[in-house]
Amino acid sequence: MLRFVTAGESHGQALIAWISGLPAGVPIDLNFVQRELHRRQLGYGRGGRQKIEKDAPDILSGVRHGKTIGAPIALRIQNRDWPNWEKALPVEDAEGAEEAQRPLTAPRPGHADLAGALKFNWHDARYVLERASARETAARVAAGALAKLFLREFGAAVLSHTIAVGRARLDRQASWEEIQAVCSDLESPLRCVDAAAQARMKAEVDEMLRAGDSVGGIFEVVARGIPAGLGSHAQWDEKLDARLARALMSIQAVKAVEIGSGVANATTYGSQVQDEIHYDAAARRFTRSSNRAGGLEGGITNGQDIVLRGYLKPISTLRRPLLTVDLKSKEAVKAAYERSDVCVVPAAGVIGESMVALELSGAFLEKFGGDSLHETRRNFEGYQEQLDQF
Ligand code: EPS
Repeated sequence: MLRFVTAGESHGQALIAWISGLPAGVPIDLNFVQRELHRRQLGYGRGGRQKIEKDAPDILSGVRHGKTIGAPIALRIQNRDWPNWEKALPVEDAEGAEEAQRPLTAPRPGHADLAGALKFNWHDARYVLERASARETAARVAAGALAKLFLREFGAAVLSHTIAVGRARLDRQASWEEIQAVCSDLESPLRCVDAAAQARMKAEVDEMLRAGDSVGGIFEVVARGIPAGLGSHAQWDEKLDARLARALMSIQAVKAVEIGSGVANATTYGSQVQDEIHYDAAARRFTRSSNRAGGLEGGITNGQDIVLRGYLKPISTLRRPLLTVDLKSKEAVKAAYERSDVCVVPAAGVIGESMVALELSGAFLEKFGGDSLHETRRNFEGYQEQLDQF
């Protein structure tokens, strides 16, 4: 079973990812992991923090001589901002530590601040926001990079691009090649495949920068090369569409998830929504002329591209803060502001890729199993043969 969890706080020493269940023998390319971490840090509308951080993976266990060994992988990403917070957030309580603390008593509407403070009985939301912060997603992207390297062994890839920023929207289909290009272009400001749409998106960010506001948007994740038959219709919690939706929904600020053209499908008719089935005799495969289902039917992959969208609300830290109530005095005050991102849609796409790659790798290993990559491959090839003979 593939499992992964993260640890670490936004301004603590480091972020940690722990990933267990990858078979032995998966080649681990550290440059690739590094590049994935870098991609997450980019994007027009990021705040000052990304000028401080330079995320790099430090693998502590589970990988030897460039390959997984079938043991749990522990991975650390240093927080370069930590020296600025060491006195405020020491591990051991020390004389005067209370004065050095940087309490946050004016919870930001929309952030985990108030709900977390109530839950843990803090009158300072600092510990809550430290863990709720999207800084945590660096660890997810590191784990996701390992999942991508696993999927790569079977010819599958997971990419993403930006569909909308605020009111600016990409109003056409993007081809796989265009999405590939946007994923390898580290200069692309908003990771949108269309120059005109991207210019409109940039203008949205600029407007919000001027206004001291923030802006959300939509990213799309596409996985290609995933075989038919992952996930199951048999039980509610085995349905892969539901599992993928959960994986994307767990990303900070994601408030809705769409599979294929699920949102538009709800307001049209059955004959306009389903993807008719054809057969390619030469390739001995069933084919479709459309993919409105986003590659999932009955909670099972159908061999088409997996297409998912994450809808992000505008982030809740605002330079022009909203009204809130002080946790201690109960007086009406303005919400806390230190520094913040204005738009995180391009970064969220990269995080979405990671979550999808992890969930698909899990489903892949449930179907094909294997303690070594060799064994997984043998099982996978046996299934490919079965599909050929179907
Ligand atoms: C975040 C607040 C900002 C973001 C952070 C997420 O951090 P800071 O308060 O240190 O300026 O930059 O995201 C990251 C650090 C990151 O690497 O993505 C929040 O409150 O969620």
